[in-house]
Amino acid sequence: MLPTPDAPVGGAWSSSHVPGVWTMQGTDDLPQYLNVRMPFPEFPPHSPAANPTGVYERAVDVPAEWAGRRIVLQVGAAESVLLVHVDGQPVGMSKDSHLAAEFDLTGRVRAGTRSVVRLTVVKWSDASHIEDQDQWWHGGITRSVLLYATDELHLSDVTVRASFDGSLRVDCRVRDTGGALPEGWYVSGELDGRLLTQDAEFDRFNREDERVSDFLGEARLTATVPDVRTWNAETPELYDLTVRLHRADGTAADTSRHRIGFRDVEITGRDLLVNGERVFIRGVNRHDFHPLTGRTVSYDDLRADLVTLKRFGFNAIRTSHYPGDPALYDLADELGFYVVDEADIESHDHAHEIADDPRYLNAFVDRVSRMVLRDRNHPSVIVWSLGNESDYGANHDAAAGWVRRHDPTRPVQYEGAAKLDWAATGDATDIACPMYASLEECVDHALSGRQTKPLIWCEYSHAMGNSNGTLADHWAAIESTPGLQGGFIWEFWDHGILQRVNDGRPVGRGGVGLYDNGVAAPGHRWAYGGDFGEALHDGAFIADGVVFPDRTPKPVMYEHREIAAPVRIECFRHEGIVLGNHQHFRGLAWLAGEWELSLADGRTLTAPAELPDLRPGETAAVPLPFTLPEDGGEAWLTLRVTTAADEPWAPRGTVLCVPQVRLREAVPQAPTASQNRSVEVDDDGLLVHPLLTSAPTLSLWRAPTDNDELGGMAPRWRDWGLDALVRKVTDVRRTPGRVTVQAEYACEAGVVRHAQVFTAVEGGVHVEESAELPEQLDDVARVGCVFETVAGLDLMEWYGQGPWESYPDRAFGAPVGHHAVPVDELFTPYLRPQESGGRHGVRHFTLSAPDATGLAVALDEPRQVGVSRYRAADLTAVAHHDELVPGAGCVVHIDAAHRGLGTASCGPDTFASYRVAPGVHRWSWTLRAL
Ligand code: IPT
Repeated sequence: MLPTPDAPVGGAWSSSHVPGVWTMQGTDDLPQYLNVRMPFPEFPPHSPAANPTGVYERAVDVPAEWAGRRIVLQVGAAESVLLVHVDGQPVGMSKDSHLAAEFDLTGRVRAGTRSVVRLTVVKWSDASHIEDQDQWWHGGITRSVLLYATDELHLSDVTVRASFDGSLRVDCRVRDTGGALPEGWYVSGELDGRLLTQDAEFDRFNREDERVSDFLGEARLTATVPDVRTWNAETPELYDLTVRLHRADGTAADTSRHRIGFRDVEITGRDLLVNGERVFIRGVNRHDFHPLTGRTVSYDDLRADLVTLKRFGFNAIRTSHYPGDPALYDLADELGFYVVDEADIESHDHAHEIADDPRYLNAFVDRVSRMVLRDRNHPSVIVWSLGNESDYGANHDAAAGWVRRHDPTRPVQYEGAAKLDWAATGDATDIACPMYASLEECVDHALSGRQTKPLIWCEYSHAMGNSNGTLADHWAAIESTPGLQGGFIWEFWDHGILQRVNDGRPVGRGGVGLYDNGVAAPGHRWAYGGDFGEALHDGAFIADGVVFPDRTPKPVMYEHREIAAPVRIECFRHEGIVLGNHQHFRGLAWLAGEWELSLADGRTLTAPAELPDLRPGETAAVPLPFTLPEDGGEAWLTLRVTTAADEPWAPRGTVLCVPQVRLREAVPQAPTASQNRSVEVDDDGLLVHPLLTSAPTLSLWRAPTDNDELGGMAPRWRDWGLDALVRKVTDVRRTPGRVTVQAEYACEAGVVRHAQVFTAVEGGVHVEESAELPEQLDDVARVGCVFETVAGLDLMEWYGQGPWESYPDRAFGAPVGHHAVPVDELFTPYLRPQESGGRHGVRHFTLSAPDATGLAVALDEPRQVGVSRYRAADLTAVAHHDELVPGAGCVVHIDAAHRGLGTASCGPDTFASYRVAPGVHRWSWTLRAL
């Protein structure tokens, strides 16, 4: 029995945005972020006695013209238990926070009169234990509420099967809620204006077999489309399908419209094929999130998400960890994404207890089957996922059985089923879809001869903070190892909620503008776990996306864009450039190109590029577009590839990739000492220079990234004392024009010896440095020097990789060239402040004031350089950006070696080749005034 609703306590109602969560709308029940742990101690299926509940009530005028029609209430999604009452009478209830529930109100409301609809949303229930996803807990109605009417005779279901070969089958189910089906009903269908054929054989079989009762009608329409334009993520061709249900007199009782795509999905051997093609899955995990609404996303938000992904080379989405808004699938069909559609099941904290618990069996099958029934007509959906992180049990097998029987046209995946053995067969997953398995393990599996299923990571490359190291290495292996087909980066969003700093409450939509540079508006911050006073929380683990909360792309997006480049420079051979088409289905005609030759001496030459007509997989040589000047030093050729015309997701001229090849190496040039000049070094062995406010000293510390902290490196560095090294000068030797300084930095792991030789050169000083790390310091963040400059130097210009941030293991997408970025914009505002803003492969750079004065630094070889308004210690000390005070000068790091970023906050660390080894490191640089 459903409870009878009472009047609101105290009789006072307040208004609420629907769809919207109350946790973002001024109630005392605030958002809480937890990953694995449940927010309450009760064991499944129990929930706490104190249970936030929202009672929504609204008077509805039912249109008079709905008389005699079937009237349906649809609640798009409610978090988490929904109870419906109409005019005080109980109607029904529903669970699953991410699927719509429909209630037939025919007979409960009367056309032409007013009714009161009450929706009671209860936050905690038995279902909370299977909605234990790694995200904010909220409460409310998160998708739209709709009241609609149909004829009593209506299409209760339309199932479309449209195949790569142009064949189309449309199965219709018909019901009449007024009683038995009337005589003479029939269906018709149209596809882009062409009439479909009624399958008479199917009708006859139904009649003769008497399989179908008087209350359920079935009909089948078919067609074969010649020269069909097939659907795939690169060319998402859609057709308009209209299905009509007619009464005997020919009038239409119901009409149903679909945009359909002709495509096939199958697994052959260990390959997942779309239209027979082994496509790479360049995926991302996407949650429903918005920094101003918490959970509710509008159509425009969804479109903006997908457009962003498309522009950065993604072609696949896993709807982690529940079905998305229906509009998401329409957009994926239209813009071109492969979707792994995931059911709303995650019992992370009590996974083992629940997977085999028959009390949850119905919920598992219900959630999976309702998702399949809702989404099966979308060409974008290529795989069904049974949920996330819920161990593996009979409840999964039951759900998989239902799906395989109901929709044999798509594979099923579930990470937990293949966890122990990726090669096992006969289980609930057709795809080995590990999370965070190391590349080495995956390659070994693919080469072992044991592989039975496609291997596509359901989660990999955890994007928390400054992360995603080795992504390019992963893709080099994926593209060259049969059996590996890609994966889904964890994840799209940094779930930072916009929060006023002064009262610690969330700011709802319309409250304040966002800055589209990843930084929250002044007086505000991006809140993460713990910022709403939650006693239990998991901190910044919720800030692990490839975009900031305002959808500004993080630097990793440029890395990904380049990795996914549709056209690439294969090599430079016989004075020609070999180009390759790396798409699966599309030629190059939709792309335009421009050549750019960038020379170390500062020159950049450009020329229009004629892209050859290449089919997918083909390569061709094109002549070198420039005669390489004899002089100019190191030379790089870049092909800037853009959209040649407007695409639905990118205007003409949008950059898609910038593949490069080096045409000439640098010739090392040592500056000549200037005998008659001097270099000023004080008694402490510190360089004195008019442009420096702090002399270059050794640095082995970086403000720990999230990977450094959670991967255990930073705690070790702290134990060694690297965050507070004390310098002791041991020797200062002066000769004309040259000073040699020896210093020691003692720490728990031994003594680091640092030598600097300062030599006066024409216009400045040349600095040769070496640092000797004892064996115990076998994995440090960096070895290099740090100095600080005078105020007023606001612009950094450099020749090296850029323009965006890059690090040794995340530098594939940052082309070598001449770059200029204001110093304030070098920094990347990762939600929890940490090392950021580095530039890899820098050959020389300047820091200048608007009047063009400033300093220039030339490096002995391409180095990691960091220029920031903050010291590493400042960044280390704070938890949010609003606590940081930018310095007036620049803090400059020049590194002989800099540790890669890896992904150790959840998954593998960087590779050994990107770590900083002990022993002797040498580097040199020349400082001059501009
Ligand atoms: C994995 C989860 O599936 C995902 O929701 C998220 O929590 C991610 O990790 C980390 O951010 S589960 C993890 C315990 C491997």
